[in-house]
Amino acid sequence: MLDVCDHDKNFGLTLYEVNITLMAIAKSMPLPSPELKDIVRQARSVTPTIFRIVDEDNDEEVTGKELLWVSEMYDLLKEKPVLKGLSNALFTVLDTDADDGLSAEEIRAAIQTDGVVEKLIAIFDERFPIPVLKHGISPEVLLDNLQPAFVAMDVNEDGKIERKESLKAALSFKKQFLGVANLLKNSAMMLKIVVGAYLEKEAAAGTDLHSLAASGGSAVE
Ligand SMILES: [Ca+2]
Ligand SMILES: [Ca+2]
Ligand SMILES: [Ca+2]
Repeated sequence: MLDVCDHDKNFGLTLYEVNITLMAIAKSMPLPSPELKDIVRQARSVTPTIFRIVDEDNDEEVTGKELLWVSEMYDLLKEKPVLKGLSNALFTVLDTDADDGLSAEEIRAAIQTDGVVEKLIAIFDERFPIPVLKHGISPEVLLDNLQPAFVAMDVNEDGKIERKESLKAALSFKKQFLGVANLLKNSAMMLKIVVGAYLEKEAAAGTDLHSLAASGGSAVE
């Protein structure tokens, strides 16, 4: 990943570099295969989340050391069904009225209860360690970070995350995560060439790549 995306070669990766890389790949159609196209689309949706998770020191740059987590989690997710256990464990702590659904108020109340954040961190540590949580997190910051995830996971928009929705979200995260990791593993060399060619072409044309990346390359598809 570092090899493909680290355009200024400082051995650190910013979200900008990641975005511009994904955009370059997406724009360099036709890609060799529809599968690859699909993975790029998934990568664009999952990358900001992964980036936030692995940026352990929160300096908005991901280093090679921080990226090691990606390959560790890749092995873990491939070998064990960790996410189902994780989802169940989280429900045990958060579903205080035991109706198999988590409402936003329920989550808020649980997280603000003394000791619950520590419990949640312990659950993640055991099953799916998340680097940013290593140094602890306040209930407020945790709730802020959960907000977009909650909206995304509540597929039927009833204001609650049911167990089914939670498992579905976990599985789709796993699929996207493994897809992106596979892509990087298997096609790093090819991607590097594709991306390099695209960036050179755009730079020559005087394109403002920073604002393009900031807009998320929304012109793409
Ligand atoms: Ca960092
Ligand atoms: Ca509930
Ligand atoms: Ca729901």
